[in-house]
Amino acid sequence: MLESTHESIISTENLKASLNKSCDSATVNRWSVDEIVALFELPFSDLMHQAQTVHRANFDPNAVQVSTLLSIKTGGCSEDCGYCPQAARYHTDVEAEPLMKLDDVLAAAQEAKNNGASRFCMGAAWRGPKQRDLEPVLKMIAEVKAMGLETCATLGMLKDGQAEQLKEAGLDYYNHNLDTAPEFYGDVITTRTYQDRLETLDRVRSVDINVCCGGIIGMGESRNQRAGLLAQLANMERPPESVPINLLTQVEGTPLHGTDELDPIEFVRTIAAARITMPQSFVRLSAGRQSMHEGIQALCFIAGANSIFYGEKLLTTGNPEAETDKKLFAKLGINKI
Ligand code: SAM
Ligand code: DTB
Ligand code: SF4
Repeated sequence: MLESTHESIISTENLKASLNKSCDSATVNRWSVDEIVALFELPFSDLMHQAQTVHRANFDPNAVQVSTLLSIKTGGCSEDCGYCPQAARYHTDVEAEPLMKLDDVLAAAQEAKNNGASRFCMGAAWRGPKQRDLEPVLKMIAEVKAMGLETCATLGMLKDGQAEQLKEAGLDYYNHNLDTAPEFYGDVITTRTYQDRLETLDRVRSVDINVCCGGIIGMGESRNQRAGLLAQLANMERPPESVPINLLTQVEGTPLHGTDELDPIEFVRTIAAARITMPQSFVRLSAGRQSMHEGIQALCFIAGANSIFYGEKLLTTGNPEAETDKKLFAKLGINKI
């Protein structure tokens, strides 16, 4: 009894500290990796209580933003990301396809809108767009935006001038993930550096496009490294507006296939730590939902996740059916935004 009172006093102190940190958006190094590890190590109920409190101070706790993804250019990618079924060098079931036609993209966007998505995210399996690739994508962005949807694109690394063109076309969000902690990164990807990723994120920020940046967990990283990823994100001069937390979807033929499965409670803890360290960001429960029990998804929403990918496909792998998500939202009293 005494011990549990003591725990809750510690937890209240931590909570005050995290609420104070959240007010100071100009500072970098808001969170040390050790402080984030300490969040992970809290008793589960204390962690959830802190995360809910931070969540409620910043968001409607019953509203979840929904984005629909479309792979506009699938497979055949030159990079070696160890998790990715679209890398040309791995033997997976994904076949390389050319860039989709504008009308097909618009038809998919219309369907997403009819199903209640507020944002449409277009993904391309490129190291980065060549100028001749970017032009048709700019047209897609402008037309999807004209349909009244928010636009998001994930096209790889951006070169000089490309972020400006995306902004001009009406792009609202650019997704580019750090994927993991700097110390683990080289175990997963060798064809582009952490610094390359940070530079693309700077280009996106510099033209005032919203940043969507997160990572993947369950790749064999340690808890320290999960905390290290969150520290990188939370300590950005402006933390990302949107933080996708993906659970590795293991695909046969990729180097990370066969990695030990992450404990689902550790996944929930990661969502909670993301919520506490990035109080004003949308935290997206991203890849991995198809294999996740609805009870774990519910815990993720309590832990502060307030965005999902909606629609039966992510890029190349499956996602829960829209009907299944509608039922889950109804059961939990969640409203889509
Ligand atoms: N090619 C571009 C790039 O890498 O930036 C854009 C598309 S890429 C598929 C977008 C993100 O999807 C990756 O950064 C990674 O975080 C995530 N992703 C890819 N494969 C995944 C998998 N098997 N499980 C979970 N997330 C994955
Ligand atoms: C993100 O962080 N997750 C999405 C989106 N950004 C582009 C992609 C998940 C991909 C999962 C594997 C696949 O479907 O190919
Ligand atoms: Fe290519 Fe992106 Fe997949 Fe890496 S994550 S292999 S860059 S499509």
